[in-house]
Amino acid sequence: MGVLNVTPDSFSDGGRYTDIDAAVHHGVCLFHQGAHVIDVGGESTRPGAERVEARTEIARVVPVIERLFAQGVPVSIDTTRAAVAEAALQAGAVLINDVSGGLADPGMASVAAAAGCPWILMHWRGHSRDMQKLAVYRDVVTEVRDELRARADDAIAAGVDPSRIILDPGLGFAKLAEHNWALSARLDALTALGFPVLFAASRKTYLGRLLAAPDGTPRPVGEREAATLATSLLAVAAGAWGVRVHEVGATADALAVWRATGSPRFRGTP
Ligand code: PMM
Repeated sequence: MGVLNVTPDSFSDGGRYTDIDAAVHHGVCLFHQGAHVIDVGGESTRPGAERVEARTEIARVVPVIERLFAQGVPVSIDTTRAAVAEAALQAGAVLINDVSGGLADPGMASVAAAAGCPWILMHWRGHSRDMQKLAVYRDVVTEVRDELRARADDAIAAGVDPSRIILDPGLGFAKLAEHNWALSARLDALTALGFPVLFAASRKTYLGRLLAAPDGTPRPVGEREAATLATSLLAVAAGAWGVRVHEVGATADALAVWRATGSPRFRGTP
């Protein structure tokens, strides 16, 4: 999954693709580099981010999705709002990526059920503005697993086909670095729930902290690619169904290496 944020303020690519032509061009490039789906988002979810109105989000994403669809590029819509998901599906999106796992908007489940499209349910505890206050766990792996199972159960009860559900641990969302690492080490606890698992560590702050300079300055966002690749490969080796990344070409190369090992755990499309 290639990341395409059409926002002025996302932590990694914010402001780069607010122009529709630039956004579409980048989406097409990511597709040609090997992304199976381009994840278009119109609202930043970085820690501390303020919300934008639904109509702003729709105005940002719909023209980009329409043009990517016209060029045969599969698109997922990264939103927590049912109205935005509906408009995006209308414009040609084929998958809903909901970082709130259905919690932010009670209307999302019926949109996903009616569309019959895949729905990524990410682990989430609250909106970005103050989500890091919610990063309190006794046992992060067990709690995230149980909360994700509850999200999936609710989706199924609302009429969503279980075969359309994908789970995501939500790295960095109401999670400190130690929580992200614990979840990365125990992806098996999530895959054991029986749903495909998406892993999305690309360029995140905890990687910058891991690679901090001796004076403690975090590694800049644009210099976290090798670490991102390592996390993606480890996740796929641990049974992840997919990875969501900014740098698709390098990821596709790394996964080609993984595929060449002939590992029976490779679940991607050749
Ligand atoms: N992270 C971001 C945005 N969308 N979607 C899923 N499913 N999982 C994530 O971890 C996730 C996401 C925030 O990062 P960005 O600025 O790279 O989009």
